[in-house]
Amino acid sequence: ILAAILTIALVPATTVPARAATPITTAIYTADPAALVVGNTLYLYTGHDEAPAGGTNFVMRDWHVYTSTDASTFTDQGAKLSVSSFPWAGGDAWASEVEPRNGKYYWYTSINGNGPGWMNIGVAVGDSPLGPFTDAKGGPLISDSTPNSSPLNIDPTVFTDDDGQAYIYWGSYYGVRAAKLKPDMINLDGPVVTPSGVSNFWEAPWMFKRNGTYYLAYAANDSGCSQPGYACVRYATASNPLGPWTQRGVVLDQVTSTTNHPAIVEFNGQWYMVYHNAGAPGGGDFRRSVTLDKLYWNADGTMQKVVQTTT
Ligand code: FUB
Repeated sequence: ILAAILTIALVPATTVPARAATPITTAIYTADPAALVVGNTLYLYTGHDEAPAGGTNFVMRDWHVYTSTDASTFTDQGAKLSVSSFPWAGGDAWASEVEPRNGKYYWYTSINGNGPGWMNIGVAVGDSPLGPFTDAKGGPLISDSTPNSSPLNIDPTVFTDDDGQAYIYWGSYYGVRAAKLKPDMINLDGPVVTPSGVSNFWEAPWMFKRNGTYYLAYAANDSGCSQPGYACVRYATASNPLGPWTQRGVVLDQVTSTTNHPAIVEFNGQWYMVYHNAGAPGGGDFRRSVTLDKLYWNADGTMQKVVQTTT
């Protein structure tokens, strides 16, 4: 026993495995997850990192869909949407999210619009969670010519309230933005607003509702929760979908990639935090992998900080 204790004590810290939950795949690098439950299936819509080893920029051309019936084993259904799906766009298939309505599935994307601005929000539509998806508008839903929008319009999250009103949230380090969507889901309904109370917002909002309370989780990069250059996931709550929001704390610490990106979903009675990190073999800040861990609630409606499991 003494020998075992000494052996453990002498193992250098560098041999401790990095905290990194099991990726949903190691066949490709995936990022920016969005989660959707339809029937008995969990759909994960992900970006696709194609940067070379040692690359210093995102190389992202398409989005993949993964399916699972147990939240453990995931099947790659392929690249169901790509930059070329948007004839007006030029690159940068960044974060996205799918929202169902009236039997259709609307896929909101961050994408380079090939215009005077840089990133835009596009929207594609399909008849099933796996598509096929086609450009729904023939141009951006949101660009930097949209009044009150951001100089960097990325990371859409769409939420439909119990009364049928849909909302789109998006934003980057210039701050969060929000607007109502018309019932057609491809036009804004009213002005773009800047919700109050979303403190330390950086990017990657994820909106949902539980027990009558609205939740907005998002990547934050303040020194109170992450090292310089990294991001944690904070969340805020509100009693109205457009706020004002109240900061509730950190639900996911920084991960092994500089970026952090939450999707929070209930599937088969269990809540999950879906996110990405650099934990796969050969991974890095531009070669990320989507993973997920269980998320637990406190009785007062706050979320417990997610424990990032090891592989
Ligand atoms: O994947 C490109 C960008 O990095 C996303 O749009 C952000 O959320 C961050 O993950």
